Order: sequence, then structure tokens, then C-alpha cells
Amino acid sequence: MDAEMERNVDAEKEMREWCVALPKVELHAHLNGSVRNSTLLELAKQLAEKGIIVFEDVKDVIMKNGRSLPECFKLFDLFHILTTDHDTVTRIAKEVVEDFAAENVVYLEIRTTPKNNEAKGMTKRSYMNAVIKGLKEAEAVDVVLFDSNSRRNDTLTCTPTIELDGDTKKRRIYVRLLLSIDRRETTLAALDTVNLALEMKDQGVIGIDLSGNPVVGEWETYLPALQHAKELGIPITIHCGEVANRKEIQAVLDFCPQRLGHVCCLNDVEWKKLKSLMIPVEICLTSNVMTGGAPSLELHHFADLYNAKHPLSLCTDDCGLFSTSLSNEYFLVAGTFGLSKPELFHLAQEAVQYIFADENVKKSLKEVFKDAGKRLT
Ligand code: 6MZ
Repeated sequence: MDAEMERNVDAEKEMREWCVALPKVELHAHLNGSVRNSTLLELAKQLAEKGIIVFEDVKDVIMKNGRSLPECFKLFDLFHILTTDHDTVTRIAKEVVEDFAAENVVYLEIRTTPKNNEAKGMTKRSYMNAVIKGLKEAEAVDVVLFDSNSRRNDTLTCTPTIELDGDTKKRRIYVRLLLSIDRRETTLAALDTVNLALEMKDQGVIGIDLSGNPVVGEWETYLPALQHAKELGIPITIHCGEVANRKEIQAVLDFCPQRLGHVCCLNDVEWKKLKSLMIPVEICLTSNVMTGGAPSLELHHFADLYNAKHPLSLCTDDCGLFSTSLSNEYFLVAGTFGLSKPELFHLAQEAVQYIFADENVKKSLKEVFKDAGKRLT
């Protein structure tokens, strides 16, 4: 390796480490899309031993790189076979929060679709209880699940175990839950999810998401549930424009949710409307490029929104499925669009404004960034 190449490798390594050290806010992460491959493989082995699946077939699907959008949704059905019993849901929730905390995500909104599964004795409520149990079991990190001024989860308060920068303390991560409505669901099922969100608002549930295969279902099916959430004052985020469904994109913009995910296939008129509404956008670079929502990293609409100073936040979408991490998404933005460290820091810091948690949490996060700013900028 010549001297210049060596310098480039060192600079890349240093930048990657800086992106990991940067405190980050994750606003768009699906629980079942964020499961470690090693866990999926272990679960697949267990099901193969019971004769439910053929391990080799599943292994190839899990380890495949590069997936189209339809392939992703086939894979989610497989993931759900692997993960849907209470203990497994608890395990993946625990691992996912530990993984995000390990790369200095300081605030995480994790979204998941509450599932009914009669065969496993699972209801939407018991599924969510299993998720929350997992968050509470993440003992390696200090998970703050409730509002600090209401029922702080006392069992989760910090007991020192991890060495960090010479200090003995756990990494603190604020976690909130968004309940997803799957586009395959009926109006009644979607309404159940909204009512569950209301019921669980003291347990860390803070908002509603609309997601699922974008070529399935009709906007009118979910609208009553979304309208109900709006009337209840529950913040909403919607997957928008993963495919070019003009009628739906228009309807979503008219609905004006608190945040939007993706916004890939907007035409000029819709683009203008989005910008005038200033709805914060959850940007998922790797996911969009891998599923074809954006033609390439270089041509991703991040650049346009960033240059227009549109409110946005970098997110992973499905870090397990797309083999990425939030640190990697910041690293990609630096390399692709030439953002400097102060600009990346500002981008991460600005995301605090778009979280669904209350002003107390925002205040605490601002302190976290203020502190980190002294070290990182
Ligand atoms: C739309 C997506 C998605 O809810 O079982 N999901 N919906 N677009 C995407 N971009 C690729 N990625 C994930 O997590 C998996 C579920 O999240 C939604 C799908 O409904 C998927 O089944 P949970 O935890």
C-alpha cells in the first residue's frame, strides 16, 4: 500500500469512529427489521430442528445481500415465523436496544406492528408487553422508557457495570415505541392498534406509524384509524412514496402527519407541497437505494432536502435486513455529499426537534449534544 492509500484508509477509519462516537437520534427503525443476522440464524436452526423449516433454504435468504422491495416483504413474513412467540419477541427487543445504544444512539423510537397470533396465545397487547419486557431486560444499558416527570421506570435506573471513557457507567438511551399499522390490516384492526397506543401511553408508547408493503391496501382503509389517532392527539408518522402511488401521496400530504418516512417517488408538485408544509422527513439512504426507491446514493433526494434546509433526520429503517447502522448512514452522508464534521454534528443535533417525546426529554437530549459538542466539534 502506498503512503497516500494508507492515509486514506486511516482517514476513513477515523471518520467511521467519529460517526460512532457522535450521539445520534433514531426515528425510523422497525423492530423485526433490526434483528441481528446471528439471532435470525440461531432461531432458524431451532425451527429447523423441530422440522418447521429447512435451515439451508432460510440461511441463504437471510444472508443474501441486495434485496428488491417485494423480496423484503417476503423476508418479513419469514422473520415473523422466526420471531413471533413471546420469549423471542422479548429477546429481539432487548438485543435491538442494546445494539443501538452500543453505537451511541441516545434516543430511539422503535416501531413495531402489534401482532395477534392465536396459535401462540398472542394478542396485540401481549405482543407489546413482550417487547416492553425486552426493553426492561436490557441490563447492559440504562434504558429510559417513561417520561422522566411521570412514572420513571425505577427498576431500570443505572447500576454501574460498563467502563466508558474511564468512567464506570452504563450508556443511557431514551426509548419510545411507535405502534405500526400494517397495510394488510382491516380498518377495525388498525383502530385496535390506535386504541392500544392510547392504553399504553404510560408505558413508553408514543405514536402511530403506517407501514407495510406499499403495493398492498388502500389509504381509505387506514384513514379512520389515523383520523382517530389525530383526534386523540397521538403523533403519527407515515411511510410515503415508496412507490409512485400519486393518489395516496397526495392524500398523505393532505393528512399532514407529524413526520413522513422515505418520500422517494414524489413528483414536482408533491415535492413543492412537502417543502411548503415543512413536514420532517425520516431519511433512509441505504434502504432506499437497496429497494430501488432512490437510483443511487449520489442521486438520493437527501441532497435536495438538505440544501433546501428541510427538516430531516437520518435513519436506518431495517438495519438488520440492510446490513447498516445509524453510524454508517452518517458516514455515507459524509462520503457521498461531502458534509463536514460540524455539519454532521448539526444534522444529528437537529433531529432532537423532531422526536415525539416531550419537552423534558428534548431538554435532556440537548444537554447530551451540548456535552458531546465539546469533544466532537
Ligand atoms: C414499509 C416496512 C419497511 O413491525 O414486525 N416495514 N414497511 N417499507 C419498509 N421499507 C423497506 N420495512 C419494514 O417490523 C417489520 C415490519 O415493518 C414494516 C413491514 O410491515 C414489516 O413487516 P415489525 O416489527
